[in-house]
Formats: sequence, structure tokens, C-alpha cells
Amino acid sequence: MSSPLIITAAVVGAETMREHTPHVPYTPQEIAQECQRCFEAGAAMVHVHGRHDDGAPTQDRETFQKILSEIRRRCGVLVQFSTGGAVGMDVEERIEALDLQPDMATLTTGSVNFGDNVFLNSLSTIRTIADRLRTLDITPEIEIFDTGMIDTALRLLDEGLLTEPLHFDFVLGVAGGMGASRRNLQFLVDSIPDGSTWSVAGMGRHELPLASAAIEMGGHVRVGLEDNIYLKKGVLARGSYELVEEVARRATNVGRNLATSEQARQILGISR
Ligand code: KMH
Ligand code: ZN
Repeated sequence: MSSPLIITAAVVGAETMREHTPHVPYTPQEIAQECQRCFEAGAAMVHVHGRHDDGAPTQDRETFQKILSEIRRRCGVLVQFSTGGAVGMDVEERIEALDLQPDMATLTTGSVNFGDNVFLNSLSTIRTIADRLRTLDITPEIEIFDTGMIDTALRLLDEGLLTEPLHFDFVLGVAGGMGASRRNLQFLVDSIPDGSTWSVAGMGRHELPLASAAIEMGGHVRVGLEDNIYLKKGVLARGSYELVEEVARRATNVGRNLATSEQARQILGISR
């Protein structure tokens, strides 16, 4: 029997702009409202980035404080902060909001070409973020864009910067990262330590097919406008909530229950 399915909604990201879709939220209120819609559609967790009112990405602490309090005021969804931010941000900027104590935060364990840019994560950067997460007792979600990033996560485990059980998110289909195939997903799942949990985030048109694969394989799923703006070919999702609804439907069709945020907390070993 698979455990209940954790759906994480990545509602904003750093790259999706109003030029791409009018439905991406920018302000803390818009972001929190979208998180609430996703929660009501079946998401147990939300993954959030910050934006200025004009849409420019920011990891600014004050912005994250507004986002967090607006979400907490509205619903009980688990809140995961991005520590990736946008390409080009320095490490201190990326982690300045962590003392607000989100339920979880991301940790990317390597660098990757990211379209025409490079998402830089030197070992020193990775250790700095991991150390901050450990000090603040925030559970990391380890973001894997390519296979070697698993090896680096295991190295941090050896160094005591991470503790088991580990939770991985396989981000597949980024231009420059690992391709979004079921074969790659299976390989990654086979490469993580026993007792780990995992989710998949497929980019663009790969999002929903990989969500279906994860539902069948006993993993968890991340969807949302950060990764994909279409519900189906040529049809924009009117918000991340429509993608959450679609995943919830697919899970129900094969008899997999959705995790509540409390169940997700237990599955992911979030202690606080
Ligand atoms: N915006 C990407 C460069 C994360 O949230 O931790 C990095 C990213 C990863 O989105
Ligand atoms: Zn992100």
C-alpha cells in the first residue's frame, strides 16, 4: 500500500512572468490566496518564492514574512521556502528569510545549466545552506536536477550536514538538466537511500505525465505555475490550483489517497 500522496504546489517561482501567463501571482496577498486555493484543491504543501509588486524575484525577508503570515492566516498548508531564489542571487540573499521558520526549505545539491543561465551551487554554497537549515531545525527538500546531485547529498550526509531520512525532489526537464523521462525517474528513485521519500517536478509538458508516474510508483508530486503554465496543450491553467485538481483526480482514479498537511508532516519527518 502506498502512503498518501503529498501534492506540493509551486505557485510562483522566479521565472514565470505575467507575459507568460496572466495567472501567476506576484504580491504576498495574491501568492497566499493562490496557496489557499491549492490547499483546498488537495495540496498539502506549497513551495514559495518572493516577488516585488512588479514581478521581479526577491528573497527579501520582509516579503517572505508577509507571504508566510498571509498563508498561515488563511489555511493550514505546509509552507516550503525556496532557497534557490533566482539565478545570480548570492547565498546570503537566498537564505535571509529562513529564520522565519517555514515548515521546510529547498536545498539544491549542485550547479546546473538553466536555460541560457547557470544555477550556481558550489559546495561551499550548498554547505552554507545545509548548515543554516540544520541550525534552524528546518527539514530540507533536496532538489535534484541531475544524478550527481544525489552523490553530493550523500556526501553532506557523511559530513553530518544532513540527517536521514532524506527527502528528494527530482526536477526533470529543465533545459540543461536531466531529461524528463520515466526511465530517468526510475533511475533516480533507485539511486537514493532506502527509507528516503521523493517527489517529482516535471517541467512544462512533462509535468502531468511524470505526476502520473509518481502516483503509480508510490512517490509524491509537485505541480504549479513555477514549472508549467498549461493544463493541456494550448490551454493555460487558471492558477496552480487547476494543476493540483488534475493531480488529485488522477490519484483518485487509481485509488491513491491524498495526504493532509498533518499526514505530510509525518511522512516527511517534519518535527516542529
Ligand atoms: N529559480 C531557480 C533558479 C528552488 O526553488 O530551490 C531555482 C529554484 C530552486 O527554483
Ligand atoms: Zn522554486
